[in-house]
Amino acid sequence: MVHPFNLSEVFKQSNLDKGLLRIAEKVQNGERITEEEGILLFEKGELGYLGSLANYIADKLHHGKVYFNRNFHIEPTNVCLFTCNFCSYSRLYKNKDEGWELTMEQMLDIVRKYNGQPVTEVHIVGGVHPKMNLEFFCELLSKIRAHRPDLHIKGFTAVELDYMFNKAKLTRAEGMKKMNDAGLQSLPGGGAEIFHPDVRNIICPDKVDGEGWLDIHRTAHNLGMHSNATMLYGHVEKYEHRVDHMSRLRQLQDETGGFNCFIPLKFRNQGNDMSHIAESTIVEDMRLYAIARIFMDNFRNLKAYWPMLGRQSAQLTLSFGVNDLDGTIDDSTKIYSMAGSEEQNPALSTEELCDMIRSVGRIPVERGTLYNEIHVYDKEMA
Ligand code: V47
Ligand code: SF4
Repeated sequence: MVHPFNLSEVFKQSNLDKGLLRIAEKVQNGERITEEEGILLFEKGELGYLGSLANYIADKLHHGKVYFNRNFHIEPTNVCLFTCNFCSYSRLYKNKDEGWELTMEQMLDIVRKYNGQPVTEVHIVGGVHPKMNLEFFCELLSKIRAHRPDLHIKGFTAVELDYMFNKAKLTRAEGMKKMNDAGLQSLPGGGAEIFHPDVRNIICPDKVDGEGWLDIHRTAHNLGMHSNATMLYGHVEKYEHRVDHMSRLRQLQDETGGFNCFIPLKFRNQGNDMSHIAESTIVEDMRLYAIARIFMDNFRNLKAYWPMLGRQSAQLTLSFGVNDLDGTIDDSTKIYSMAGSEEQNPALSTEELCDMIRSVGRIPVERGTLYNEIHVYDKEMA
């Protein structure tokens, strides 16, 4: 599906800004764009131009394939010591009666519910609860591992890990090794938000800072683990903060190669302390996905998380550089329904995911957590 036409030649015939033309040439030649060029894309890149470039790159890398996986979530608690202003999900420790705290057995029951089903990944993520410590989660990990060794365990944001390691008085390397030995295989991308302190100090002042987040992911990569990266956008940040964020991730990826994918997360404004901020428009969302695809040249995979975006917008991202829609989810997460997503009970069957992908002319592929291909749904039904 690589485009038959010469991208930069097409743009030469239009009245395109010189800087944008130079970026089209770079994309055509597989060259990296600078931070200044990233900002120019946000300032001046029109939707159609950005979509053509992003599609060109995604098709070159993935030949029309779009990935999904069969997964479910465990959210151990929504009680949290931190006070991120954008969070609609957490309840403060002093109000813990309004929240939930699952016991070890309740979490293992969630895993047992999938006995005999072909799920490949469990995603564990929640609030930072002072009583759910490293020892507790190592026990959970080893029990899941013993019960279902084929299930890939992706769990705990850098925010949760930072708190657990500090509390256990372990270095990041020591703490990560313990979790890894107990069964943790990958880290999800949460907690990254926007790294730049000018924004972080406004939206989430009290949790691990940007450098700390990056260092925890570096530590995981150095142990041979993989992880994801996110960016929470569409609130108080400016274009330069987005580019700074993506640039720091691009640098760490150059250093370790340990990131599996990049996931832009659209700020949803219901039920939180930032509800007065309007949500970004769908045009701004698609422009951002496309720019991420162009800027993050060392990330093979760009994921649209459909429970947060809604399935129609998620489908549209497939024309703006996205090659992964995450998973079947099975109504096992509350983070986005509580923040106002149109997906109040997120669950998609394999058939529905395949239809969503096929109906925009792409090839659905079931993947494992590490993007190993499990099944290509070429022509046959799901
Ligand atoms: O860090 C919280 C975000 C993240 C809101 O790695 C919000 O595969 C929008 O990171 N509006 C946690 N976003 C979830 C996460 C994630 C989700 C799916 C897949 C993966 C992966 C990671 O959720 C938080 C924060 O950035 N978030 N509140 C909100 N109101
Ligand atoms: Fe706690 Fe995470 Fe919500 Fe922040 S985003 S308040 S760390 S649950």
